[in-house]
Amino acid sequence: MKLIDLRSDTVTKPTPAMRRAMADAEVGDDVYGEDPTVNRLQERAAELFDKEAALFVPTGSMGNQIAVKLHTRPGMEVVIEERGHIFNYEMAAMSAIAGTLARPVKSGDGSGILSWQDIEPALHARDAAYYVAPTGLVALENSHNLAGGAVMPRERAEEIGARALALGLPVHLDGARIFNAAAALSESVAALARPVDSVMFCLSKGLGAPVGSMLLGRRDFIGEARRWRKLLGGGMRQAGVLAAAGLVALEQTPPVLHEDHANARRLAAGLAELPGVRIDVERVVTNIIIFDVSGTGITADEICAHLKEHHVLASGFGSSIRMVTHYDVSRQDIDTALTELRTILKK
Ligand code: TLP
Repeated sequence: MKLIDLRSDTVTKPTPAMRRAMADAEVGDDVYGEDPTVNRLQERAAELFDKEAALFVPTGSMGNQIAVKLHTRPGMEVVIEERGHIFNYEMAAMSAIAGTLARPVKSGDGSGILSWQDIEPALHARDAAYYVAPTGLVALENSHNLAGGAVMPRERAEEIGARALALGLPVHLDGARIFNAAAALSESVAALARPVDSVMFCLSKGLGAPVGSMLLGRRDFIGEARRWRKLLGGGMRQAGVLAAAGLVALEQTPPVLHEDHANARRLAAGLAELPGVRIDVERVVTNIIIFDVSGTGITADEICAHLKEHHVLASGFGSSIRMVTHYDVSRQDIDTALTELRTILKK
């Protein structure tokens, strides 16, 4: 029986095209900068994002944390939306590695997508009272994972980028799923990333590659990032076997991401009909669905445990469940998952 794994889009297995590319990849020692496939991936990513340079890193967390480290000095604050991944799910690395403190802010409209009006009151100028920690960085997330895959429109990013620039404040974008955001907004990833100083995106999420993320920015920034990648133990050797899958992911997956989004909308519409389930269907615009089950009379963990018995995997946290669509989940799988959930809730 097929396992329908909706826990995350990180669970995707490499496609046959990726496996072939991995087997055939030309490799070299990337610590010497001599892996031709890694170099090609970095050049292709920089070109797609219209940034000066790119660095292949093992994980999204490493890419984000190198960026936080390079943009700030110890004792500075990082302004971030309160549900941001960098703040909540990266093991306080911004304090452990960069010596910074998160200054979490809410989005005024509750969507999770920040505006400059949300950010500005949280900023501390460098010439503020000496005992106040200055703001070193604004960190954005697009799409926003814990905000149910919500997207930040290009105009919003442009306004934040321009206002931050005027204050000499760098902006980093956690674009783990920026290709999903770009598909939902009918924008290019370059347009969404243009207003920010650095961007990280993951090859290993909706794009479907088995391992790896990219950090992009100015050439000198990426040069320093290479040093920090090594310092953190992320200097890989014949990493071309991984980069080869990344190159395939970059070319082949973005054009089909809209199918994952259509499946997510179908799932959301079905969930909205279930007794006790609360979900705002209008807000499901990418591949992440977060719904509240407190009205069902059973906990999220219990629901997930029952689903698992029926070969459907989802993640429960608090009174909510997260489901994520990806290319290993078909429209039929969505209908099966809904049927199983309906049966559980009826019982
Ligand atoms: N997200 C994972 C979990 O950590 C929650 C997931 O299953 O969604 N930024 C964002 C927005 C992310 O969602 C993630 C991973 C990361 C960064 C970190 O990427 P990795 O796992 O490669 O370190």
